[in-house]
Amino acid sequence: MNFMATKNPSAPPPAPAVPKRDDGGSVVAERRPQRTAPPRMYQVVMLNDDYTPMEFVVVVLQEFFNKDRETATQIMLKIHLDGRGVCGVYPRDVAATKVNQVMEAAVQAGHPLQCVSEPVE
Ligand code: TYC
Repeated sequence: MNFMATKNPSAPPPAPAVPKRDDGGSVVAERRPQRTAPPRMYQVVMLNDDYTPMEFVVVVLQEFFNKDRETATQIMLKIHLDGRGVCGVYPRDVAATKVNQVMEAAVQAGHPLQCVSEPVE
């Protein structure tokens, strides 16, 4: 299953060829160097629910997002109060893996915890 709420990235437009005169008076086309857009980053967002234990969320944040216990507790409480919270920002494939890890751990433990990834603007 794919939990990404994203579209595929589009390639940057090709660099235009610029006509230029060489010494002999003929016209040559020189290609400008390709400019590569930086890779889009994705935030992994965890959603609140009424059933997943707080302790489980804290452990997930420590285990899969490398948060220390205090930071994990702060993020969990933010999600609990605001309905959602960012766990981390990663390249697209890493974010997708984190989402799958969290969802798998939640299913294994029998909790309805939900997690999505979304592109950072
Ligand atoms: N709201 C849950 C509770 O009161 C705790 C919780 C926090 C659940 C964060 C999910 O992503 C979550 N047990």
